[in-house]
Amino acid sequence: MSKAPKKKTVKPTELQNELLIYLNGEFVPKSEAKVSVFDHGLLYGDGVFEGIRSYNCLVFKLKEHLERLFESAHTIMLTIPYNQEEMTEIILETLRVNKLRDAYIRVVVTRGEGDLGLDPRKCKKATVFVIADSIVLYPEKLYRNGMGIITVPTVRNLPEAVNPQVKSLNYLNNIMAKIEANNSGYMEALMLNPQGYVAECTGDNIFMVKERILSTPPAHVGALKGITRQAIIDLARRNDVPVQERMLTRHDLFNADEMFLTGTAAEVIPVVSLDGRQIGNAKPGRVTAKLRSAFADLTKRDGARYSI
Ligand code: PXG
Repeated sequence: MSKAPKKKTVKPTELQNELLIYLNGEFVPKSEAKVSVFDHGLLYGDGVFEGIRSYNCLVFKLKEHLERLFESAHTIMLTIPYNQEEMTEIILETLRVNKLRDAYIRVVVTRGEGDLGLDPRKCKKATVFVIADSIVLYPEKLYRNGMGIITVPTVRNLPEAVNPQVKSLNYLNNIMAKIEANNSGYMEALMLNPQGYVAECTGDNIFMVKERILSTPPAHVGALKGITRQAIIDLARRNDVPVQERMLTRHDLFNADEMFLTGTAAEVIPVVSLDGRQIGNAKPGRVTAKLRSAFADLTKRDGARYSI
């Protein structure tokens, strides 16, 4: 029943050296994978995306990522021209044709080509592409020693405006925050919501540990419901670490015993300073280490399998 991928336009020689991109029903070499300048994904950030990882031929939490993609699309009234089963096959095939065991996968669905006006009704067909590439991890040193982060002036989008639970192509809110962190010499920014409560970081969710209790802000404060975040909550429960989803202030974070960030790219990364305040003893903590190792184990067994 799967109608995609429809065909491959590549010659065998190209398979060896150039990355193949799934684009609107075809696999095309990276140098030929182009979208129109009239695409509303580009003109207005009108679209949705997912960032997914595969570990040794297992696509981690693929079902959850696709559910979030379809929910994001539903909220912005964007019709994805495939069902979840077909999207699964497209993603797995993209990994297979590129012979990638470990990859970072970017799935993008835009409103498609329209005219220069905002009106999405002018866009007749969504643009769908999938890029699977080798991954760039944070430097190993940061995982060993922990990172420092800084609170930035740009607050996280209001849920009533652009809901942070929609993983849209409109990432300027996060990029502004990233620029502010970078300007101060930091790699990641803590973003508060307009009421001053802790929301999340620019591309990661945030957790703290105090007296062995794990806490993270609820999604409704203005955070993405991270797939890694949920995996960590589940792992904590299974490992007898009490978990709370509760409103957090910077004061709570400053006085935490441990802190870490979670995300598909970052996985679980310890934080040892926030706004110049040392967190705990300024070393990655024991609960963090335990969850990091449980997460690494999970990526070895949980996911959609493919062979190359
Ligand atoms: N919050 C935000 C705002 C994100 O964009 C996460 C949390 C973590 O969610 P997952 O489901 O991945 O556990 C994300 C996702 C990057 C990059 O280059 C990171 C994300 C998305 C796109 C690019 O660091 N993180």
